[in-house]
Order: sequence, then C-alpha cells, then structure tokens
Amino acid sequence: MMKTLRLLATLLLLGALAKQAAAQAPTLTTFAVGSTTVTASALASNLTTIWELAWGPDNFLWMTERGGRISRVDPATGQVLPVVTIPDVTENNESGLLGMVVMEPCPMCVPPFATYWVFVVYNYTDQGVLKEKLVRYTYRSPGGLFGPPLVLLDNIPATTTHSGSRLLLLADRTLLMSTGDAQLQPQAQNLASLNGKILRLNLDGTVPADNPTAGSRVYTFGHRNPQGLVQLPNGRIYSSEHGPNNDDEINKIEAGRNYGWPNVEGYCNLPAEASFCTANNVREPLTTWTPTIAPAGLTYYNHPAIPGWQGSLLLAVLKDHKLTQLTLDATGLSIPTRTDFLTGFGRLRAICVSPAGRVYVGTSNRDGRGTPAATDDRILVLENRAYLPTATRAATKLHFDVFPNPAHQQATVQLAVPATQLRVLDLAGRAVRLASPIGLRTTLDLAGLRPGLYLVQAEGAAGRATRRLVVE
Ligand SMILES: [Ca+2]
Ligand SMILES: [Ca+2]
Repeated sequence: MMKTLRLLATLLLLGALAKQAAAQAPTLTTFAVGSTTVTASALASNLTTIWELAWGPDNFLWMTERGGRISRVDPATGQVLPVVTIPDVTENNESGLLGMVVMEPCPMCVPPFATYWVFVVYNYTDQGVLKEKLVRYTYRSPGGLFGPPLVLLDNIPATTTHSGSRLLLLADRTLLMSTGDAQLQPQAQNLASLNGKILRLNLDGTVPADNPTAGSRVYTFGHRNPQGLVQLPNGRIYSSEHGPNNDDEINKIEAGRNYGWPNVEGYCNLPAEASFCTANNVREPLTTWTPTIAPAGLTYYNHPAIPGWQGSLLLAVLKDHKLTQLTLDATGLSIPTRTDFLTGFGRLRAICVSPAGRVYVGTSNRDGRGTPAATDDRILVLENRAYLPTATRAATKLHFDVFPNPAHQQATVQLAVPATQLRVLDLAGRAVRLASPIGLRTTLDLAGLRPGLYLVQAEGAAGRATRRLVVE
C-alpha cells in the first residue's frame, strides 16, 4: 500500500514537473500569419521518423513512427506513452509503419472502459516478399490494447518505395486508404490491382455497397504515391501526391475518377496527355509543383485561433522543408494562393490540428534523406499564444435531462438553457432523429427505433452536451 502511494506521489510529481517543463518550452521561432503571431515550440523530441500524427478521441496526440511504434503523446506535457511496437513491421527505405486513424466505434460507451479502434497500415515481409497490410487494433482506456489486431486487407504488393499510405476516416464512417504504385506503374491504371489507388473500405474491411464499382475497393485510380488525405466539413476530399522529377500534385478526390498516372504527369498539357485525358476523363490536379517539393501530410484549418489560416489546406513538405498554406476558392476547385511557412526544421511529414486550434507537425529527419538535428525527430506545436478560447468555457453551461430512461415510444428532454438542435444518434453515430426545440422542454418521438443504446445530443450557443438513452 505504502509502495503504491509512494509510486503515485512520484508519478504526480513527475507529471507536475513535466507540465512545468511544457509551460517553459522555449520558443523555437515565431512567424506572422496575417496580423497573428504564431509561436513554434517542440512538444516532444528524440523520436525517429514520425509518420502520422492524429488527434485522438481521448484528447491525446496519437503518433506512428516508421520503425513500428504507436504512441500516445500528452499534449500538456509532451510525455510519450508507447502503446505498442508492432512486431512484424518491415522498415526499409520508404516502407514501414505508415498512416493511422484513431476513432470511437461507439461514441456513447463511456468509462470505465472507453474503447477505440486504431487502424494502421504498414509493410511486412511474407516469405521474403515485401507486402503491405491494413489492420485494426482495439484499444481500451484504461487497459491498453485489447486482443490481437484484425487484418482488414493484406497481400498488397509493395516495394521499398512508393508505399503510400495515408488513412482517412470519412464522415460516413467509411475508411479511405491511399496506396502507391509500388514501382509497378501500369498497375495504377489497372482496376483489378490495389496499387496506385485510393481505396474505400467499411470499418470491418468489407467493400461499401456504394463504391464506384460493385465489389471493388477502388475509389479512385491513376495515382503514383499519394501521402496526404483530408476531408473538409463540407464533404470535399483532397489529396497530396508525389510526382516523379516534376509535377507534385494536389488533387480533389472524386469517386470513380482517373488521376492519370503513369500516362499523365500533372496537367493534361502535352499532346499525348491531352488525348489520353479526353479518352479517359482524367481529373486534373488543382495545383502542381515543378521541380518537386515532396508533399506529404495534408490537413484543413478552420479554427478562429489563427484567422489567416481559416478555410485553408495546410501541407507538410518533406524535400523543401516547409509548411505550405493552400487557400481554396468557394467552388473548392481552385487554389488561388500558396504561402510557405516554418522553414528551418528539415523534412516535415505529419500534420494535424487539435480542437483548440493548435497545429502539430512531425519531422522526418531520421528517415535516411535528412540531416537530423541532435533532438530530431520532433513534434512541433504551432499556436497563437494570445488566443483565448471562449467556446470551451461556454460548452460547460449546456445541461439537460432526458426522461424516462429507458424510454419506450417517446422521451422528454428538459434543457437548463436554450438549445438550437437536438439529435438522437445510433451506435454507428448516425443521426436517426432531429428536433429543433422550442422552449426548454421538448418531446422526442422514438417510435420505430430499434431497442438499444442511443446518444442524445443537444447543441446551442452554450455549446454541446450529450446523454445516453436506452430505447426499449
Ligand atoms: Ca495526376
Ligand atoms: Ca503534364
């Protein structure tokens, strides 16, 4: 007992020290975004080839390193908490542990056991042959990994370069996965091959019923090596793609479209390309870079903390050592401006945005192509330290009760403050009932809903709150 208490006290002290250290994390540089001063500092150092950074439902930063390790990083202290080192990852040149998605399969399953699904894609060796696979781990908090991983897709041909692979959870709760051409260039145009594609899968690995071709995981084709994927709140999907010695690309991803590789590089501007593009309805990129810059992680910034970045794509760039802001016009079909930031930190590969509007960038200086600084690789935090979040404070003001619970045909929602919308969500996170409350008391019609667990969500000027509801 004493031992446990002493251990706990030590842990608390270490935590407090780490928090203090984080508060004193030295400014590495500052730069202006419009009239905003953005400060860059290091959240965590001495890492090895960060490939993915993702904001988790546990409000930790989840990270993959190409050698095979998955970790959770405390955004307050920078403490790196290893989750697992995957034993069968083969790291060789560009191959290894790559993209990751962390999500809640059941948003209403609250503690004592919060359960997350952790999807990762990585290269492995099967009887001497390098391949690629997509697996799903189950993680429980507290407790850690739960059971062995589920293999969703394997035996994807691979080589030590052009492996992709970014993962993206779409709003419809399907998964996109980019694959490289694995140097098998013509396969990018072969719809029967998984290489040079963006694939779309259900969360159990099966083929969504509404994919472009029935029974096929192929969502788009004609890709060389896409390593950035993002979906905007309006549903539009964008990707970054490595070109050969010319024509790196940003593409708008549209179901069933052909993106040209290897017959077309960048725009359909050469005579041979133009005829191929016409014959094959090729989707041209929105912007290109020649000479190439090696574009990787792609995210969308839409937070008031850095107003000058709102509504823009942010791109992590490897070869040209920078972060590039890409503005979008109202149609989403053109990129009027490209602006570079954050030079001087080497190769940048991974990027994500936190709900507080901070941008996290992972360096890739130990990937064999960089010149690592002593403390590389690092997670850099970009933030407006003058920004005071008001929304998070207001979010605590929205309270409501729902009764009876369990409920049968209907339930009553009693709000403490006005809300503008009520939603009933099913286990898959889909809204099955919507209501616009008038006053503080609203009756929800539950007739026709299958018995089971649901989530009632209220949203208004005071923020958002959720309650569990059992329907009998
Ligand atoms: Ca293309
Ligand atoms: Ca071209």
